[in-house]
Amino acid sequence: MTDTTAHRSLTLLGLGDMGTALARTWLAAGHSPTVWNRTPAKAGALAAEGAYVAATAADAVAANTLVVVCLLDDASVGAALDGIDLTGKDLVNLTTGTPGEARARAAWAAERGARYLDGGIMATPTMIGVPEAGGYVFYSGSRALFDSSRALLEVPTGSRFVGEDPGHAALHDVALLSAMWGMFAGISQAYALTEGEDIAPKDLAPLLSEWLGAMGFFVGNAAERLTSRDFTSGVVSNLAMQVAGSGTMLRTAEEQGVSAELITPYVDLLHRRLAADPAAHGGEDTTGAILLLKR
Ligand code: FVH
Repeated sequence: MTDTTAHRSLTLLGLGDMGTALARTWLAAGHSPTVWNRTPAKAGALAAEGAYVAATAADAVAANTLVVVCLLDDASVGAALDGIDLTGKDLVNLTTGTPGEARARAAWAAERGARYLDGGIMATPTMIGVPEAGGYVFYSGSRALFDSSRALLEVPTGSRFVGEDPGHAALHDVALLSAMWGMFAGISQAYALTEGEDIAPKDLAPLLSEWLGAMGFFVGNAAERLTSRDFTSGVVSNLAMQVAGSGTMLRTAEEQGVSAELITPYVDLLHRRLAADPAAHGGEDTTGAILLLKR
């Protein structure tokens, strides 16, 4: 379908895996998005499903007030929107970037007369349009824009508005992804340690899941200690013991012929916290070590 009219419900720039998944949910919900992609061939299937395909990014932006962007990175957003009139537009940027990039992009949009909302997608393309998958998007920036476009934005997946600082959606996104990567690193180490032994991965899997679930208490516990700056009350596994125990983890890796590269940075951090003042920090839990990460 070719876009010949001036106004549609929303425009979407970017038909990669995520953009295509987003577009399909709007189509399925009865909307008629105008879409554009740098490589036009990717729009073919969506055109057949009812999307309006714009020939240029400028045409796509001109078609609607609400312009959703889901491109590879911030540089591609700049490239796609370069020289396009954004006066009076509502720009929703679902491209993953840093908080600094989001703030700069918000200022850039304001200079061009557009309202700006940044989004950090906490979902894979297969989770889009599947409410029970639990995905959502962190949004930050213009509260007014979020409120006025919320119904459309929530068609693909849930939303969580996290403040008017445009960098905060990206900050929440990266904070959660960082925690996920730490967890992936630990799980990788566990499987590497047992690889080649008479311990099947499928037998270790439920034990790992159960243990990680039990240790999930650390999330809330650390939040309370960071807020109160009380790292010692009610500690059951103190830092001095943890540091001593870390040697066992490193020696076990050595015995198993497994690199300890994924865990040594954290072990080193705990050592530094303890060494700074053993009498003061030995009775803490591990939360106090977080303070050493802040430059
Ligand atoms: N896919 C995922 O699992 C994650 C889930 C969490 C959120 N991310 C972020 O979403 C953004 C888009 O990701 P994607 O999966 O759609 O990525 P691709 O399939 O690689 O598509 C990239 C699109 O960006 C276009 N593009 C790249 N460079 C430019 C440019 N210079 N000018 C214009 N468009 C550009 C690309 O166009 P083409 O290669 O098809 O011509 C695609 O449309 C991303 O920020 C993830 O981090 C996804």
